[in-house]
Amino acid sequence: MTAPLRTPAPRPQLPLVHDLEELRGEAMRVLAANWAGTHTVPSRTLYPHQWSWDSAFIAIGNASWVPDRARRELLTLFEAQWRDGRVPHIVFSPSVPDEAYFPGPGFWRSHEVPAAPAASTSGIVQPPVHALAVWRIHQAAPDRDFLRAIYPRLVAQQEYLRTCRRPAGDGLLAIVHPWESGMDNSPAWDEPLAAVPAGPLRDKRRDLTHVGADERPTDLDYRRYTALAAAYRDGGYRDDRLLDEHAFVVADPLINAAYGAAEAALADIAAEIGADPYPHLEQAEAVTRAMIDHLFDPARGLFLARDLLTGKALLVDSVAGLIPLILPDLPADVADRLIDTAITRFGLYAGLPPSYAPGGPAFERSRYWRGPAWINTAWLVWHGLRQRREALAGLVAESIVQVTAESGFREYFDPFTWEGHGCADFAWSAALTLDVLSAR
Ligand code: 2M8
Repeated sequence: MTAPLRTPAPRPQLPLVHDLEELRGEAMRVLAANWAGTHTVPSRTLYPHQWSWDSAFIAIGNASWVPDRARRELLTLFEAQWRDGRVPHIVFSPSVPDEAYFPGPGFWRSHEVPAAPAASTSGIVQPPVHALAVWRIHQAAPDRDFLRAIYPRLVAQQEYLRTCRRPAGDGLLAIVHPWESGMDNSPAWDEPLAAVPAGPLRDKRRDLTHVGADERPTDLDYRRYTALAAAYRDGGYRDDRLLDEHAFVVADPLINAAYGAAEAALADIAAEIGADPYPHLEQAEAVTRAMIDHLFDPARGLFLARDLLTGKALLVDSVAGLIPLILPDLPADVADRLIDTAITRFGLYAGLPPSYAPGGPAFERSRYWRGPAWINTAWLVWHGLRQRREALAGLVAESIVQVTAESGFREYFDPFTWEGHGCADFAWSAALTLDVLSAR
């Protein structure tokens, strides 16, 4: 039996204004401490390189107080974009010793691929939330030159996903590794991952030196993660025969929603710099439609991932299924169903959506992505609610502020007690708290 969710109402007590200023200062301190000169590390201990979607969230948080740093963050990431348009999920820092993170540059061997950049990188991607970040930076500190410089990069990122990662002809993007979802250890991947043969774990895991094993994926998961990544690498990171040759091909609602929201943001960016916004609006509309047709489960009131190798929907209540709220074209009746599910099964009145619904059989309150609440997914839900349900959005925003004030900028939080877990001084927790504070 799990404990009941934190009480639905009353709304969490806000700290005093004085404490909010302190919180803001603390968040800035974390971001400054994690700034590595050209980019920000998610954590000085657990994640000492540059991660793709982390950088987008970090740039959103930096936009209102150090916009130059926010722009630099994204320009650095996009300097490591591959010639095929893919934005790698990790850009490795040459100054960080190889043994600091596993799997490191020696595993991914990006230099063996002609399309790869000068920097060492991984070869997989993460949800494309970067156009959202660029638009947010521009709103906080307008700079058309920055928009002009980064727009073609963002377009290439979307084109890569559109042309190389839609293997099933149903208009949906596929991920080829759980790490591409950003929600690596989600119970949604249990079934497709179980079909992946586990390889040997030749190298030592470094994550367990920083965080307890009970909060991280198991060794068996890691053996499958590395086998899958090694197979993709050994095939030259090619995408042309995914359905025939790859062991994990899944249409994930989060990456598809991020892609659609990115097209909507690109339309705004295009209009601002005199480019044509309409193709972007069309793409946004098309992916929203494909998601409703193929991933929305009206009975469950949630978007579900689909295993493209078996054609089966993955019947798992992951917070990823609520993130399509960020799609501007999402019809009101679908949004209403999602909000209802968020309230009834994810306890949204308690403020912070857990990564996996607490009633589910795989729920673990403190294991990474299998139940804890995360600030980035809460922020995405907040972002999706802002235009639809102001009061509910306000509750999520206040909870983000409250949980970080109470427990610090931890990587994730127990959804019942708000106790912090994972690493401390985690950059996107600090950044998105700052963004929410600046929107008040
Ligand atoms: C986590 O993922 C990395 C692998 O990419 C890891 O566990 O080593 C995830 O939470 C991911 O979403 C995040 O981008 C990354 C860095 O914060 O850590």
